[in-house]
Formats: sequence, structure tokens, C-alpha cells
Amino acid sequence: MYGNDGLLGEVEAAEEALRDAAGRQVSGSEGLEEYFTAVIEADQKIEPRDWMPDSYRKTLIRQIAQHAHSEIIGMQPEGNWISRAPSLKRKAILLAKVQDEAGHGLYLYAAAETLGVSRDELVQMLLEGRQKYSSIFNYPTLTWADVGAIGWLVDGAAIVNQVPLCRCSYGPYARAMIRICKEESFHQRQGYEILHTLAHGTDGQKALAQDSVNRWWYPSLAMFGPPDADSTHSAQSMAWKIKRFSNDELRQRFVDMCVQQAEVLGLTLPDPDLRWNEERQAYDYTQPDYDELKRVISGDGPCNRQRMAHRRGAHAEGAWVREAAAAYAKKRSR
Ligand code: BYC
Repeated sequence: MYGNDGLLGEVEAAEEALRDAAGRQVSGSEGLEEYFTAVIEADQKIEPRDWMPDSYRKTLIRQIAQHAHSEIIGMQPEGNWISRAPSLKRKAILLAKVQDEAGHGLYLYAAAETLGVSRDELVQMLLEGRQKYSSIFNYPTLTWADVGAIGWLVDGAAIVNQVPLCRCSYGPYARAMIRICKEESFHQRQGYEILHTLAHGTDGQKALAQDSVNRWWYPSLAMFGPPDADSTHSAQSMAWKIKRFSNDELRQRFVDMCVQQAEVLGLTLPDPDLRWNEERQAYDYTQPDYDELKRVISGDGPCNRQRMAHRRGAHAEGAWVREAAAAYAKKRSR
């Protein structure tokens, strides 16, 4: 019913492939660059101690940091509903989910640190606006149904994007993604279940769920990034096997997955031109507004200022915790 069982199977397969790769040797390559290329070609993993081109390192730092920041900023829209969840059970589930996002942020900062950049530097870059986070978290959560739509659509899009990252050529990122995808699939299911409950409730509840899907559909499609023709990094990232599919390929996969799920929910996707294309064996759909995506990425979305102000405030308020933890670690090491 949730539609992500196949994706979870792909995560299992990627985990198996990772174990296999660890046992294989890459031979017949002299020189650092040749070795790097041979490892990628053999679907082996590049590890932190291996030589890598500077641009590979920079691309990974940019992508993993942006991903980590997204997990941390992504706690805000949902955190907004913890104190207003409709029952104790819903509240406990949401609390656990938001806590999971913090954990994902930590795995990802740790993966980025293996590339020679410190977590402090990364956080500083986020706070100074020198690194980005996902566009999607600049939209407001206006009703409880938005918690459901975030789970179904936002986490659903995140999984479709992230499952191929379990096969990323950089070992620490691939390993972090396996764990994250397993947890993320629960997140998607909890959102789906919230929407299913609302969609099968009173007329008012169903309307709330529909309104929420109407608002989150296109921003979720935009999460996959600009169309392939405008994607600056895709070609190189795919050659390095960091990305395995293009932005448009993943967006299409997400649309195809959602259509059936929307039918089970009894909700409508807000796209009058959505229809099955027999020739392509895929759904035709209306593209999101990429000018809006550009505006949101460059800081002019509905909630950018609020999200960053909140993050800066939380960072400043947490200074004493970081200092105390550092002092305690120093004392223990003595
Ligand atoms: N938002 O060349 P392109 C989650 C930027 S949610 C902001 O196609 P690339 C979660 C891009 O960085 C999601 N910026 O880039 C779920 C680049 O920037 P520069 C987090 C975007 O990297 C629930 C420029 O536009 N997931 O985890 O090849 C709760 C050109 O794009 C966006 C990830 O981060 C966007 N939507 O492909 C909590 C997954 N799209 O060069 C958390 C990992 C593009 O100007 N990331 N840009 O600095 C990726 O897979 C890829 O980085 C992307 C973009 C597919 C997002």
C-alpha cells in the first residue's frame, strides 16, 4: 500500500553490493589518477585515504553538506506541529521522526568530515549563507495535514533521490545513505498513513488533506533540481558515479510512483495534464515552476528568512552546550 517496498529492496541490494565491493581488488592501474578512475569504473568505493581529484572532493563536500543542512533545517517545518499534534500517539511518532532527521544530519556531517572539512566550518557556511539546503524547507506547514504531505511527498521524493545514492562511488556517503534510506522509508509511511486517515475521515478532514497535497506537489517535484538541460553538475557527477540518474529521470520515477498511491488515498494530484503515455510507459505531467525554484534557492522563498533566523538563534543558544561538551571531552581525555 505504501509503494516503497521496491525501493527498500534496492537499498538491500546496494548494501550487498557494498559488501561485495569491499572484497574485490582493483588491479592493473598505475598512478593515482589511473587508480581513481579504475576504482570508479569497477564500481568499487573511493575511501577517505584514497587520492581523489580536487573537484571530486569539492563536489562531494557541496552535495553532502547541502544534504546534511537539509536534514537539520528540515526539522523546523515539522517541529512546528509537535506541540499541536492531534493525539499523544501522533506526537510521539512526530517527535521520533524529527529526532531521526537530526541523526541523519549527524551521519552526513560525519561523512563530509572524512573529506577534510570540519563540521564547524560546514555549519558556519550554512549560517553565513555560503552553502544551501533543499528548497522544499522554505515552504510553510499551515495545517496538521501538511505533516502527512511532507511524509508522503517530501520524504517520498527524498527516498527516490537517495536510494541511488546508496550506490554512490564515495564509500562513507554510500554507507550513510543506506541507513538513512531505511529510516526514511518509515517516515514516508507515517506521512502516508496520516493522509490516509484524513482522506477517509470527515469531509472537512478530506478537504484538509487535499489542500495540503495541492500545496506540496509542485515544490516536491522541484526538489529533484533543475531540468537536465540546466543542471550544472549532473554530467560530471554521473561520470564519477556520485549521481546514478539525472534529475529528470528521478522526477519521472517519483511521479509514476505517486499516481497509484494517490488513487489508494482517494486524493487527486493537482495536475490536469497528468496522463499515462503508452509509448513512453510513463506518465506525462506538468513541470514545476523552475523560476520559482531559482528564487527559493537564492533566498527568496516564503520562509527562507524565518528558517535561517531560527537556525542562527538555535546555534547561538546552544553555544553553552557545545562548550560544556568540549570541556567534558577534554577532561575525559586527560
Ligand atoms: N534545493 O546541477 P544541479 C531530505 C542547486 S530532503 C536547493 O542539478 P546537483 C529530508 C544545486 O545544489 C533533500 N538547491 O545540482 C527529507 C546546484 O547548486 P550550486 C535533501 C538545489 O547537485 C525530509 C544548482 O542548484 N537531499 O533529505 O547535481 C525531512 C544546480 O543544480 C536544489 C539531498 O540533498 C534544491 N531542490 O543535483 C528532512 C540529496 N536542486 O552549484 C530531510 C543529495 C538543485 O549553485 N543531493 N539545487 O551550488 C542531490 O541529490 C543533488 O545535490 C540534487 C541537485 C539532486 C539536489
